[in-house]
Amino acid sequence: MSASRGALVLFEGADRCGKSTQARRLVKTLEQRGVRAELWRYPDRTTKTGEMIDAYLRSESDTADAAIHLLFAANRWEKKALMERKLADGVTLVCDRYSYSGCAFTAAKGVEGLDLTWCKAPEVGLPRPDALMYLELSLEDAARRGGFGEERYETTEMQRAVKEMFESMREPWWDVIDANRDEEVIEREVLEIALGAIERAKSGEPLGTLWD
Ligand code: NYM
Ligand code: MG
Repeated sequence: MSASRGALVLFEGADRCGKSTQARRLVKTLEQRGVRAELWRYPDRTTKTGEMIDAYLRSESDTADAAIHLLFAANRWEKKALMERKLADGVTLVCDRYSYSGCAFTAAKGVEGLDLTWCKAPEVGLPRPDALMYLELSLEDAARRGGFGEERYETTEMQRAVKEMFESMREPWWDVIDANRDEEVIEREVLEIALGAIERAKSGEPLGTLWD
């Protein structure tokens, strides 16, 4: 095990804001700079819970909103130990979506009883990201990027509600990034933020837990 830990660097935002592109590019840039980094994403559709989530998202199966919320959370819990091990081993994890998407999407449904407080509970105790980059894009700009996919939640109405939910969840430590700019410009800003988080992790700042 190396002396210093890696950082947990997270991208969040509504669909088509460029999270996946930026996360991929960041990992590549970090690796080029000799930083050990891995790309992670949630949901992880490869595990047993991930297969159930995948079927739900593709509308091949249905379940209660509470049940799918808990499955998304379980999909993170089952990878918590591996996540902690990698971080402790000095690997920086660049993550495409996490608990914040989990809460924003379920709470955005507006189902009675499933408010933000309820949504946050099963995430308590998971590793807290060292940096959270929220890619902000207006609904109009997102719409200009092309049509929706076929999955559940990919409607204008849902995206608007998700965006509002993310905004109500926003905390001062988040890095809000204007996603309506050239990829290269965003990439430079993202790299600065990630390097800062990596530096803090390296210098001994302990890994936090949700929702502190
Ligand atoms: N999503 C993602 C949730 O509803 N809860 C969660 O906990 C997570 C991580 O799944 N529309 C939603 C957001 C997306 C969908 O994600 C699949 P992606 O990044 O489009 O594959
Ligand atoms: Mg999607």
